[in-house]
Amino acid sequence: MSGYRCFPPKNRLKASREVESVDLPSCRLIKGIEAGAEDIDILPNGLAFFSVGLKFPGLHSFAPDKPGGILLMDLNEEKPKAKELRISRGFNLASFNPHGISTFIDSDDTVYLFVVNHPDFKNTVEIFKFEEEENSLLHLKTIRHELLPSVNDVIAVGPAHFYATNDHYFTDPFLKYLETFLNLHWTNVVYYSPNEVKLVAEGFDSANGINMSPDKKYIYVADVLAHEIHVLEKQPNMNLTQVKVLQLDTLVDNLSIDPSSGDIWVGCHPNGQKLFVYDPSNPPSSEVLRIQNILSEKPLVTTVYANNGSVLQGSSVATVYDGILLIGTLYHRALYCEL
Ligand SMILES: [Ca+2]
Ligand SMILES: [Ca+2]
Repeated sequence: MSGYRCFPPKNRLKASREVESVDLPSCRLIKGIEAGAEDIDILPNGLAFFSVGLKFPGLHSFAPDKPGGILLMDLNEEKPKAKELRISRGFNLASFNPHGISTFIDSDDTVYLFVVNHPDFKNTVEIFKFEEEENSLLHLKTIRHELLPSVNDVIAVGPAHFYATNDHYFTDPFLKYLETFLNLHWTNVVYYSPNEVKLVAEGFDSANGINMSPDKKYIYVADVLAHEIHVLEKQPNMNLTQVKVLQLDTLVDNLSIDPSSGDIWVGCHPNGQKLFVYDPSNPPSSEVLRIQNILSEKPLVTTVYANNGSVLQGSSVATVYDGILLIGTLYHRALYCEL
């Protein structure tokens, strides 16, 4: 194993934490996902996009030589299958390394898929148009920007407009390592549009998942190493102002929103040490939290699913649609559960 590894202090990694199992009555592993589905986004019509095959220096992979891809699953089907979407010619598939994703539906019903990509471990945001009839993604645009040095996730707010989290301040692997080790709190959220790119929130240990409330008033940001979810209010000029911070006892990765209730579903890593130092005999665990009424005095936090890694390792995302819960992982498999 080579390369720099991020080893934050043990308390931030919750290195000694073990999980108690919380099972759901009906779950099955999704066929065809064996090397991670770091992020999942579901359209209001039940079509779910999976970002699969993420690779990073120092991060375990079960398919190190296979490029990543985007899979689609129709949750309205009786026994839905995950099928790989074709991607239009001209896009470099060999170096496709998708990470956080977000969908956007325009006023003319065009569906855009925003994908954080790390071709050759660099940082871009790719915008695709989803062509449902053709089962394909048409590549529209690659975005690179100096304010996007280490992108983790995006939330689309327009056809070429988004908020993005940077999980590190630096791009260089050695500086990234130092930054994490020194706990600099330099990571941030950036707003991007074709006319304006700006820093809108900063001071996170490591900003990770990002999403938006159904009424579009609030942006939620997961700070994975601080074990926090930040609630930020969106201003007319797209700046963000902090409203509150919810402290949790786990490493929070991607955030999904139930559009009907506004509940936040969180893919969590109970023990970060096991995640970063992969040992198949002592694998990383999985944990899914549901957060209700985050704006209230006492938000309700429920552990909906937890597993010690015997079934599912390293859950990074959990998202719901019509009684179905999908759970994705950083580099392992994905689970389809009935609630
Ligand atoms: Ca996302
Ligand atoms: Ca993430």
